[in-house]
Amino acid sequence: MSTQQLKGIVVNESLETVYHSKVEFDELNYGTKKGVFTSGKQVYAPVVMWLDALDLLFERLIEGVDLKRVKGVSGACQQHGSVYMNSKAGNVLKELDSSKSLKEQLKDCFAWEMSPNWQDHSTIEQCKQFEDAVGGREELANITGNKAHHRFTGPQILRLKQTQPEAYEQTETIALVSSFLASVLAGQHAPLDISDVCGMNLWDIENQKWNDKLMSLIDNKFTAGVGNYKLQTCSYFEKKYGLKCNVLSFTGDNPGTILSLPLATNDVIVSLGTSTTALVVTQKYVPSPLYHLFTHPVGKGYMGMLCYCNGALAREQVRDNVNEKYGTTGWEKFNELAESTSTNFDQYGFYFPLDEIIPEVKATTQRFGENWEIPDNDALAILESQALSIRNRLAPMIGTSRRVYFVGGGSNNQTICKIFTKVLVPSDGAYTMDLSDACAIGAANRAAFGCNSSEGELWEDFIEKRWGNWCKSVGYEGDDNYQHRLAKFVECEKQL
Ligand code: XUL
Repeated sequence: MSTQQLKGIVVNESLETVYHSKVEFDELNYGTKKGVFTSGKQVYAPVVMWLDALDLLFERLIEGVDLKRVKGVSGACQQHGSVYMNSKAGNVLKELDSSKSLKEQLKDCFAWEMSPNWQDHSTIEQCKQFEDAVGGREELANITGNKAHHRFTGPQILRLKQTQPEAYEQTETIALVSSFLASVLAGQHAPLDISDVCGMNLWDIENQKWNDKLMSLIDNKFTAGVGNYKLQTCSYFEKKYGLKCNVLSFTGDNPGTILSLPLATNDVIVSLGTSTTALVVTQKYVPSPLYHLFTHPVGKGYMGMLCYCNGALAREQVRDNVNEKYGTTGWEKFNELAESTSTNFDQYGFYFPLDEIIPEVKATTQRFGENWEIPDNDALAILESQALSIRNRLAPMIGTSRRVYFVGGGSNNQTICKIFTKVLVPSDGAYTMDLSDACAIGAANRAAFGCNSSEGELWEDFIEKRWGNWCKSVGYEGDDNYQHRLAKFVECEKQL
């Protein structure tokens, strides 16, 4: 379940998609825009809307697939959002009646009828309280894998406690969006997922327990606990839609995404979209306030996530400058320049049309080094610089990367992928893949793993074994021309 829609994907034993359907939240007439309401810095969604969406999604799914044959269901949901249930919820969930709708039965079970969305940024005060509670943002990152973020669940809960004390008082159970959806399917409060719980600023990742100092800011209303689970769907879904199966841990969209590909330790997904995201599987716990660390949802170790604001827009600006100079269109000239410029120039460019997160700097464009030909040299420089930043941040977690998968819009450009590959030098190759619906596919894979894996089989082995020939090789293997340039890159970046 993303911000804007609820999607259902059915996969077979070979992990091939056999059917899918979806519900856009805005089609449900709640007056939401792109799935949410916005009021100043607050962004939130009505929880009952999701219940309507769940019923409607199943109505749509049964048109094309016999749900009696489904063995397991899992989910990947927008992260950080929380659902505030009152003392009625437990019993209502247990007794869901298939002659009525979900909304009709659960509508009075919420202490606050809204769920804060990850785009909310109303918790500046509370973030400060979280960092102060443990002695600063470095320390908070060390404990919880993340500095305080406005959208993270802990600060959001504290805000509710401070601004709507009555609603907070009425709250008996707090769920994450992921555990809430699982709770409805299972007809009981489901635990928080071990990976999604890391998006709260409350969970001590290394020790796998709540942090006392942080929890003392709020009360422990996570009545279902934290853990991996295998529950059963409740009778509501069997009677109404024929679905009687296992409910495997629901997680967040980003942990879900890493389950969509056969990722093993030190493998990386680079998403070249409007923003740039790198997701990595690592065995090393190396937290930083600049990025996110979560426990791996299924396998051993952790997943790291680098989120950059600048990506496609910055590349497009350079492309446009190139096209303006040469009277060309499209990516051809940009690509030609990027591929023909020497990688030995001691030039470093930083192209941030938007304020950047990694590193934390205001919007800027800066060039370091001699003999710049603008915009010609920018084509290679922007790709090098975006990739060097990723390489530099991943290094403490994984050394060099094993496999790299490029996804998102930019991955359709061979030159971009090739130059990123040259910089990242993955030891086992670079691939591209059309990965729309990644997190939903990841969740479906997880359901398959929960139902079909053999005793003791590892996630990595399970997915590797079933993986078809679904990726395309970038086809570049070469020497590492960038190790000796990293130090200079870091030095320039510090001057921004
Ligand atoms: C991750 C984040 C978003 C949301 C919605 O920290 O806030 O990715 O999970 O996509």
